[in-house]
Amino acid sequence: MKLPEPPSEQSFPSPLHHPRVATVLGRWLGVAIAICFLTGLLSHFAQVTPGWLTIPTRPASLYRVTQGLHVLSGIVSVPLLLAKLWTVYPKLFAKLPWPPSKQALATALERASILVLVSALALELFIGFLNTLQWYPWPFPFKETHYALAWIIIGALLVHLAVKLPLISTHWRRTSADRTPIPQHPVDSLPPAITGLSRRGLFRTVAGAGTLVGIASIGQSVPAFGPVAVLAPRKPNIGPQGLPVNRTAKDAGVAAVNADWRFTVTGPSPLSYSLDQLRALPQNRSDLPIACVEGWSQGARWEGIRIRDLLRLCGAPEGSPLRVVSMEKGGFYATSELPPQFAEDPLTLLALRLNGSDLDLDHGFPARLIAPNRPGVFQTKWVHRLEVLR
Ligand SMILES: Nc1nc2c(c(=O)[nH]1)N[C@H]1C(S)=C(S)[C@@H](COP(=O)(O)O)O[C@H]1N2
Ligand SMILES: [Mo]
Repeated sequence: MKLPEPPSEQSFPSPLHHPRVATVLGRWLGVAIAICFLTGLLSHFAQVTPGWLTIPTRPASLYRVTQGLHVLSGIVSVPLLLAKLWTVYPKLFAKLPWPPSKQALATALERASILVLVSALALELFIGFLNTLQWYPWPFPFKETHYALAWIIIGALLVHLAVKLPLISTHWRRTSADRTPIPQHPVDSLPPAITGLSRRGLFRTVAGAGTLVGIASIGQSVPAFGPVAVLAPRKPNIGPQGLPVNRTAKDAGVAAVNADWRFTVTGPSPLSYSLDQLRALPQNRSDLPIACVEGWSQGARWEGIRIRDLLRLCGAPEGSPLRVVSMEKGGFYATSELPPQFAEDPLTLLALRLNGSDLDLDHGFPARLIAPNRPGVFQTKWVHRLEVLR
C-alpha cells in the first residue's frame, strides 16, 4: 500500500496564506507589541527604578493610563497573534533545502528564531493574562520572568523583521495583484479552498475579534465599560466605598485596631500619635487613582495628612527618602519606599478617609498611603509607621 504524500506548503492554496496578509496582520500585531513593550518598561521601571531614573509624580494618573494600555494591548495581541500564526502555518510544511547548504543553514536559523519568538510571546501573553486574574500558579517570580521574556521577544522580533524585510517591503503596499477579487464560486482550475473567506473578510474578522476582547477587558479601568467587561476580574466601582480590594484585611492577616493604637514616625524628633490625634492634624484632600499592576484602576477621593507635613513635624530635611511600614506581617507589600519627589508632593497623603468616610478595614483602616503616579503595589495599606531613612 502506498502511503499518502505528506503535506507540503503547496497543500494550502488559500490566498489568506499570502505574504500580503501576513504583512498586514504583522503590522497590527507589531503596533500592539510595541505599545505593550514600552508601557511594560515604564511599569517595570516604576517598580524597580534604576539609579539614573527619577520617576515624575505628574501627571498624577499617568501610571493608570500606561498600565491600562499595557494590559489592553497585551490582551488584544492574543487574537492578532493567533491570526498571524494561522496565516503563516503552511510554512511549517516547507521543505528544508537538501543537501545542507549555506541557504539551508540560514533557513534553519531563521526557523529557530521564530520558534523562540512565538514560544516566548505565547508564554508572555499567557502568564500576563493569568496575572490580571491575580493568579500565579507557577514556581518562578512573575515580575522578573515577565520582564526577561519581554527582552527575549524584542530581540527575536528584530531578527525576524530583519530577515523578512525584503518580503515585508514587497507587500507593504497593496499591489494590483492583491486587489484582484477572489472568485466567490468554485472555479474548475482552482482548488476549492480558494472560494472561502476573502482577505477583507479575514481582516474584518480579526479586527472585530481584537475589538471584542478589548471591550471585554477595558472595563477594569474605564468604569463606563464595567458592565460588559467579562474578561475583567475586577470592576472599577465594585467594592467597599466604590473601590475594588486587591487583598482583604483577612487575607493579609490584619485585624481592626483598638483604642491604644499608635502611629509613629521615626526621624530626627520621633512622633507618636493616637488615631484621634492624627485626625486633629491639618487634613488635605487628593483625588487620586489606585492603579494596580494587574490592570484594574479606579479614581477616588482621599483625605488625610500630607506626608511632607509629617516630615517637617519630625524635623526631617527636604529630600529625605522614607519607608512606609504596614501592620501586615511579611509579604511583598508590607513595606514600601517613598522616594523624595513623592514624599514632598502635596498630593501624597497618609489617608484616613476614602470617598467621604473613614477607610474600610479592607482599604487599609486606620491609615494608608496614597501618592500620585505610582503602581498600586506601593499604595501601602494599614500603615502604622513611617521611617525617615536618612
Ligand atoms: N499592606 C498592604 N498594602 C497593600 C497591599 C497589600 O497586600 N498589603 N496591596 C497593594 C496592591 S497590589 C494594590 S493594587 C492596592 C489596592 O488597594 P485597595 O485594596 O484599597 O483597592 O493596595 C496595595 N497596598
Ligand atoms: Mo496591585
